[in-house]
Amino acid sequence: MTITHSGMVAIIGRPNVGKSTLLNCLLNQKLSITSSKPQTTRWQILGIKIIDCAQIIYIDTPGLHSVEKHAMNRYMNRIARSVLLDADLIIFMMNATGWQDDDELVLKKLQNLTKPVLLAINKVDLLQDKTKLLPMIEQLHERYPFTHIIPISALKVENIASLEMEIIRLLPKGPQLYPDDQITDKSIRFQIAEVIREKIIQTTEEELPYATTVEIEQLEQGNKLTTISAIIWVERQGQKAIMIGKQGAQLKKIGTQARRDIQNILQRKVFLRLWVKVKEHWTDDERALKSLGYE
Ligand SMILES: Nc1nc2c(ncn2[C@@H]2O[C@H](COP(=O)(O)OP(=O)(O)O)[C@@H](O)[C@H]2O)c(=O)[nH]1
Ligand SMILES: [Mg+2]
Repeated sequence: MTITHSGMVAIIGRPNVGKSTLLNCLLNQKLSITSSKPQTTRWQILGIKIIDCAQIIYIDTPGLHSVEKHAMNRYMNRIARSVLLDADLIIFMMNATGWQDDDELVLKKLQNLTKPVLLAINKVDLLQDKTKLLPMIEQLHERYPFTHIIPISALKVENIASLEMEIIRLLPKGPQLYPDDQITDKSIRFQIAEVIREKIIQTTEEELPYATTVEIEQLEQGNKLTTISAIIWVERQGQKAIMIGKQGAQLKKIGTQARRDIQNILQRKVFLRLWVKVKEHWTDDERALKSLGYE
């Protein structure tokens, strides 16, 4: 079928509203890592999908922040802002549990935009009383001239088809922008590093995940299995010890869980080697960020 409509659809919202979960759900594939901790997504990730005569390019964005404390936060804010300018339409996400100050902060960034904004009220599965939705929707229409307000659950895949129908309806006329079989702009190396980072976020405490980045050093497709070596960079010796754990138990846990997901992505057996190394204050140092690929 010839593509007649195409465009960029930015998924935005405060940390933890479920942006990455929605992207994965729309693409029916794990492209963007998720966790219950804020600031999990560090990168802008494209999810590309063809439905009928439309090619939709979804953009998952790192959360917007009010305080630009570190270079990493500044970096994340920069991409989030440029995405708002590039997008043809915006999905603004909030949670059904209620409006928060941080939602207001993100909404402020939309004030001078003239493009269509769809409001997705996510996590409706957590609502005991669904009748609360109607008055909530009425109030939200007063906050901003949303093109449409749609209650969804990205996790339980509820009402996603209606959201997608609205998106297609609002998509501008345009040609096919990516090949038929391309579903993301990110390389396999990137996806592997992200999966490892996801396991670190999910299995370690407090601020340790924020002091971590993952670099794929070797990726070799052998006959029977793929060999991968990755370095987990941390900021301090103490963090290195925690990451490795007692007799290597923590690192082993990360490795086992990551290998399982990587095998799913690659659809073949994987041998995964992990090393932990120290690079001081890498989140605060723009140069260190660049050397690790945060451009
Ligand atoms: N109950 C429920 N949880 C969800 C839903 N969508 C996302 N979550 C959870 O919310 C947390 C944050 O999701 P994530 O996609 O990483 O949020 P992001 O920071 O906006 O990208 C994760 O623990 C998700 O499993 C939903 O529809 N219902
Ligand atoms: Mg995310």
